[in-house]
Amino acid sequence: MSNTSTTPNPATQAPHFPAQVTGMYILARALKNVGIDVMYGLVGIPVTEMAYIAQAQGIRFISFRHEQQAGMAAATHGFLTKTPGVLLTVSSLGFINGLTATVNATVNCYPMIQISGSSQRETIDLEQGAYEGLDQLNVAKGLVKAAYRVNRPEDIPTAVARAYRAAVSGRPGGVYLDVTTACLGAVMNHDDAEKLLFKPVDPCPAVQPSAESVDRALQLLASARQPAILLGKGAAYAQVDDKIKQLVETTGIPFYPMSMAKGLMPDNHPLSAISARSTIMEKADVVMLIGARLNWLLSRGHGKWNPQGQFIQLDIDPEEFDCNRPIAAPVVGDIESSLDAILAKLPGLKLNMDPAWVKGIQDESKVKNAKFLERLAPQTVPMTHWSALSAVKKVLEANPDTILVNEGANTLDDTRDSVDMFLPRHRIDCATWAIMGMGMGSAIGAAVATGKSVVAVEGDSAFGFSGMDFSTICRFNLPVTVVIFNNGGIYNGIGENLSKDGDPAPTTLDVKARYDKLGDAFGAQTYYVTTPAQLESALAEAVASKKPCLIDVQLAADSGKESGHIGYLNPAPLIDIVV
Ligand code: ADP
Ligand code: TZD
Ligand code: MG
Repeated sequence: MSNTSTTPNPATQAPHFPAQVTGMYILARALKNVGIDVMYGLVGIPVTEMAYIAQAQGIRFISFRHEQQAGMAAATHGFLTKTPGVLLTVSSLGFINGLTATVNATVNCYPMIQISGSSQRETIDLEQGAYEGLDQLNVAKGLVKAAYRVNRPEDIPTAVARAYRAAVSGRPGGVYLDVTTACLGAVMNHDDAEKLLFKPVDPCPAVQPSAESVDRALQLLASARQPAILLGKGAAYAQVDDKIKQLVETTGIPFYPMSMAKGLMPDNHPLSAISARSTIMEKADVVMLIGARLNWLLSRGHGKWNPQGQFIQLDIDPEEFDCNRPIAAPVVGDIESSLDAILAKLPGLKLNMDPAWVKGIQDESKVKNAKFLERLAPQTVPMTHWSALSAVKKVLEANPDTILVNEGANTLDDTRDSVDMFLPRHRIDCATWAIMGMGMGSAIGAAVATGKSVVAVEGDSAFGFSGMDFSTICRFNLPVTVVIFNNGGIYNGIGENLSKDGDPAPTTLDVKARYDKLGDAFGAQTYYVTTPAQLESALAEAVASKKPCLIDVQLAADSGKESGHIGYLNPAPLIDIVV
């Protein structure tokens, strides 16, 4: 008997929304369900519809010109919020472009998740020439904290929960989540998919230090005559600002902040040893490292460091201890739990600190600070880094709740040394790897994650790595001012080509470039300034406007030296080279 009914047979009917949903929809729902409300990325096959669906689900999608910058934004978002920033990329090069930021996030202990669409598995695995075919999971593995692939739509909620946990728990880092095109397009019944959603319970569990390790640390601290507390960006990340303040102020021990820990305690606090770095290194007998690694930024514990000095280290990662210097008192735990345990026992502790130690650091700081201000005083024109910074310092210190993003060589080092910070997590820079190409992305991530005004102080070379994403600042109308210190090159604009064939030297860029005109192209408020007074008024106006602004700061081409403060890391060439 033939079937003459006109009712469509459900078995052959094309799936349709809302009864059926795709992997893309489930991914957006799963992200939203764990609390992700912003995604940074750049779309194309196979993730364009994914981004549209995410927007429809109430996830803000910040669309970039380059994946690396979208990734830098996600990483900064993670650092500032303690929740993973999320990056969405296409396959192959888009994935690799974004991966640079995910790897950098891992190195810096920032939580983020890179989600990348990937091409058809079968053709990739047999190397048959798939569209944008690359074995992305295996490329990412080894470079990031964790990497997973999800092949089936019903596994997406689990994959998101795993990625979230991996990003934020223990030492935070970058996580890669590979989602195949087939999985993104696979169809499920809506109601079945909804039942799979879940929120991970306690995704970043506290790690309590052992009582023994806390007692050992306190005994050592109590025995010290010349102790110091060294704060790293892990301490800033932990968001335990009151506990840090309590530790410093109850003990009266001087503190030294690493670059991104500046502002955790105000730089002008009476116990700040920020101007006495060498004294801390050479003379401290016990140093308590809080969320700071004894890596190259601290001469790996060698060089100037007192060879008899002993270290207490608070860190979540036990593998960190003893990597360069023996750690006399390792305390494994999250900083909050470790500080709680330490603070609870402080009232019974008798410190042996020599009162002359603090007084000595304070006296030294006074002299050094006065001397430093002399460096900033001459209103030299054409401007040097220092005369330009005299203006930047005034405006930023008058607007302490502005987040400062900073990269370059001289522009990085001199800005860090000149501009005092007064609030935690208000300084974001190129950090542990000292990489260029984080400026626009980090400024965008900071503005989106916090809603605060951001000023990015960029060397002209540094800006070049991410400059096109100034258009993203404009498109999203973010309160970001980009200040470009143009000395015409990497380190400066006076390098000499040894062959004299007329080509620019390797470090030479464009001292006459008018970066402000780039800003004009995207409708920003722009300025070209040649004197400190002009810079001060332009920056004050720009910050007050809370709109996208770009200031081209004309410096002298001979301002700046090779590699800023770290020229000693270059191999010696044995021939005369003008850089
Ligand atoms: P800096 O560059 O400022 O010296 P690092 O990035 O070298 O700082 O060090 C940060 C350290 O903080 C890392 O070793 C990391 O494991 C640790 N860390 C990050 N978050 C936490 C946390 N919540 N609790 C304990 N340690 C943390
Ligand atoms: N490429 C990447 C990704 N990271 C790097 N750190 C470098 C290259 C090398 N490099 C530095 O270490 S600083 C710097 C480069 C290219 C730029 C310095 O020039 P600038 O700042 O214009 O940004 P100053 O003020 O001229 O020193
Ligand atoms: Mg330069």
